[in-house]
Amino acid sequence: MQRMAKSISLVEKERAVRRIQTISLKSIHDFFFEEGFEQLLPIILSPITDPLGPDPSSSVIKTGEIEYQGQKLQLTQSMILHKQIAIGMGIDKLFIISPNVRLEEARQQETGIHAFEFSQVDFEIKEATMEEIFELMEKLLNQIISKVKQMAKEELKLLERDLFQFITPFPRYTSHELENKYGSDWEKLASEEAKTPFFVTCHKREFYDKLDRSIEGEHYLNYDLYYPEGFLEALSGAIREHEYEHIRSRIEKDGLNIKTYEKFLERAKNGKIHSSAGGGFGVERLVRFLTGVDHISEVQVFERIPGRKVEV
Ligand code: ASN
Repeated sequence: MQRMAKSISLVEKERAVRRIQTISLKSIHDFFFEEGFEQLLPIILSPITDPLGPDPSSSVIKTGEIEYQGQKLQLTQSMILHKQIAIGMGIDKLFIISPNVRLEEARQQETGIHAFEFSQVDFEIKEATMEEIFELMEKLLNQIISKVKQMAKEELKLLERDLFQFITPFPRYTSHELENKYGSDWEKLASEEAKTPFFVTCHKREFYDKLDRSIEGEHYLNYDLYYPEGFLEALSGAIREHEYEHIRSRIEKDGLNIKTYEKFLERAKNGKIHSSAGGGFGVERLVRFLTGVDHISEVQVFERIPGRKVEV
C-alpha cells in the first residue's frame, strides 16, 4: 500500500479492501467448519518444506533457511508435506491458513499477483477425488462471494466492483488444450478471456503431485483454478503420490536431495502417507479478485513485493 499522504478516498478504499478480506476469512473458516474439516495451526520452520520445483513456472530464487540449535530449518514455502503427514496421523479432513515465504525474483512484482510472503489456505482430504475437490472449491468460492455481496454492499460500491455467483460446474480444461489454443502465454490469455473461473488439469510439477500412470506419457493428476477477468491463478492442488517407491523415484528424478526427505520417505515406507487430494489458495489473491484492485500490494497492509525494499 502507498505510504505517502493519502487522500480520503484512498483511505476509504483501503478500509473497504480490509473489510472484504475480513468477511472472506470468516466465510472460509465457517465453510471448512461446516464441511467437517479440522483446522490445524501453521508451522513456519521445519527440516522440510515444499521444494517448489522443478515447476517450469516457478521463479523462487532460494528457500529461506535459518540455523537453530545446530539444525538447519527451512521457512515454509507451503504446508503440502505437513498436510500429507497430518493425513497419515489420522486427520482425515484438514485446513491450515499458513504464512508462505517464497523468495521470488524481482521481476515478479510486475505480475500483480506475486508477494514473497503471503497467506495460503491449504486443505487436504484423505482419499478424495479431483471431482470432489473441484466441487468443494466451486461451493466455497460462491459462498464467499455471496457473503461479501451481502455484508459489504457499500464497500463493493466504493470499489466499483460487481460480483455475482458463478454457474457451476466451472469449465475444466487440460493445460495441453489451452496451450494449443493460446500458445505459451495461455494462463494470462485464458484468464483474461474468461467470464467464469475455470480449472486446468495436468501441469508438470513437484514430486508430491501424482503422475497419471494409466496413460502413456507424462501426465499429472493435478489442477489449478484460475480467476476470470485476467485475475490469473487462484489455487493449485493435486491427488498426491503416496507410495514409497513412487515418491522416492519422483524425488530422484527431480534431482532433489534424498537425505532431506529421509523422514518423509520413512513414513511412506511404513504406510503412514495415504492417498489424499487437496489444494491451496492465496488469501491476498482471492481478496484482489473480490475487490478488483490492480496489484496485490493494494491488499497487503505490510506489503511483501518481490524486488521492493521491506519498510516495516
Ligand atoms: N498448496 C499447494 C497444494 O496443496 C502446493 C503449493 O502451494 N505449492 O498442492
